[in-house]
Amino acid sequence: MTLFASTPEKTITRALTRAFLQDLQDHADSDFIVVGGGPSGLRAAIETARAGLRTLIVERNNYLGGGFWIGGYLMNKLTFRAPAEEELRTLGIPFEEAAPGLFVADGPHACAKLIAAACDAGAKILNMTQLDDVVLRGGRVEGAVLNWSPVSHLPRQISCVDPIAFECRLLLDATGHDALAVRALERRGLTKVRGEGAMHVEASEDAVVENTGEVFPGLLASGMAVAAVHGLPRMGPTFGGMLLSGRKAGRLAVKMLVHESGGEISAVR
Ligand code: 48H
Repeated sequence: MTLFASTPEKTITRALTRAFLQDLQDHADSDFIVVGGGPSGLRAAIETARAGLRTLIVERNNYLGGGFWIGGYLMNKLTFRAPAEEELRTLGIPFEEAAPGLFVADGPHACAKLIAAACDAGAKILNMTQLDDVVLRGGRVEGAVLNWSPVSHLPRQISCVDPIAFECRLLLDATGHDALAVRALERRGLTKVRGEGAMHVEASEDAVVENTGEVFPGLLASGMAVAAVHGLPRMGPTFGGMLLSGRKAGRLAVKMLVHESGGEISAVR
């Protein structure tokens, strides 16, 4: 008599592969693909998944959270300026007021709550998967070209592995400072990434939220990708702008895919 159920290895392997392949099958045709599992990408995914949109988060690392784990200078504390504490309250992230209008929270705790909210809403996550390129049809982004992250770190002689494509109705570039989805278009002369500006906290977060939106037909940008695309100032380790930018991108996607689809809500499943 053992404590755990008697389950042979092959049954465990089959359970894993069946569940993983089912996610791939379902999300090869997604409504919304979020590239980058940092604060803005996770926050956007919460909005779209809650609205019933088939949402996939693609993250090149084996963990989620991006810069949300470590706020700055290897300290796992995060700051937020008012009114972003409302987001913390809604997500159930504990925080303290450090100065009038300035709030501090623990990075790991904040990440855990954000990830849990995205999963609870129904978003699926592919880790160790990176965006290599976009699907472009008739002047519109219609998908993500993905490969396993380790492939790009292996010598070329042993890693000639082609990527695969996942289609979507909207793609979100939430890759942070690199703005890699937008750069895939820049390589073809279709967009321009101006590069983020110098630090100026008080100007930065409003500007990022204000400029969050569609950067090319079918492609939205959120978070630091917005700063990179539009040449906006950076803000250092303060994250309210990332959450509000992600929320805005997610709400915009819901508006474009659900409310403006003329009643054809094929996206809502
Ligand atoms: C798959 C990818 C790829 C790829 C990157 O950097 P992030 O935390 O991004 P944001 O914009 O949500 O938040 C930015 C914030 O963390 C920050 O850096 C701030 C506020 N900086 C201010 C300042 O002045 O410096 O997360 C991006 C995520 C990461 O997890 C990457 O691993 C991932 O995207 N990623 N995933 N395919 N090609 N490129």
